Amino acid sequence: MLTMEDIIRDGHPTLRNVAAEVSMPPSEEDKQILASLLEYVINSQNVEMAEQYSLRAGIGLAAPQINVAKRMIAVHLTDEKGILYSYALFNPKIISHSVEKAYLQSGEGCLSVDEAFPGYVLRHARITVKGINLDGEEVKLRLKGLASICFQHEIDHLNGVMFYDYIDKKDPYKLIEDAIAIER
Ligand code: K1U
Ligand code: NI
Repeated sequence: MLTMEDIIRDGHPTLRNVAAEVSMPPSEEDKQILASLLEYVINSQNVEMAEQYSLRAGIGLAAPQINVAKRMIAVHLTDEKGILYSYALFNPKIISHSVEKAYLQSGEGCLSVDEAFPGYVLRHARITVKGINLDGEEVKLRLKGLASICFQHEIDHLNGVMFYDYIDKKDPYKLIEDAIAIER
């Protein structure tokens, strides 16, 4: 079971590297790592588990955050409409995205970043993601709202990109016209 001790923090070089594709079919070890990412996120949202194991709550986690430089992510969240998105994916890829942008009104955080970086993170409002699940099936997801933001945050981790890279240093709350605000 993963805990916060397994999560590397900002400044660790793995967080800035491009992660390698996972060769298919995945090894049992890779499947176990991916399952453990999803397990962490689920456990972290369980009040008793989070308290017992000092887990910081998260809605997603990427393999580089546990110092595994491979393309694997997990997302477990309930969106603004009450829909549960629970996915563990190998080699997730954004195959298309909207021109329109969206941002979380409350800003973003990261389990690998201990300090707060206030400001807006402008992302694609809608994305289509393809990946392979733990059963080896190809999954195609059309996402918007919080789920779209979270998948983009996690896929960025696979490319060495951190959420605060997008925040304008001079004007952290700078917005562009017609960007969609997402509340959570
Ligand atoms: O990747 C990570 O470090 C996890 C991160 C993902 C994320 C945060 C914000 C926007 C998109 C993706 C987190 O989960 S930080 C914690 C968090 O946002 C949260 C935790 C519990 C409930 C609701 C949100
Ligand atoms: Ni993060």
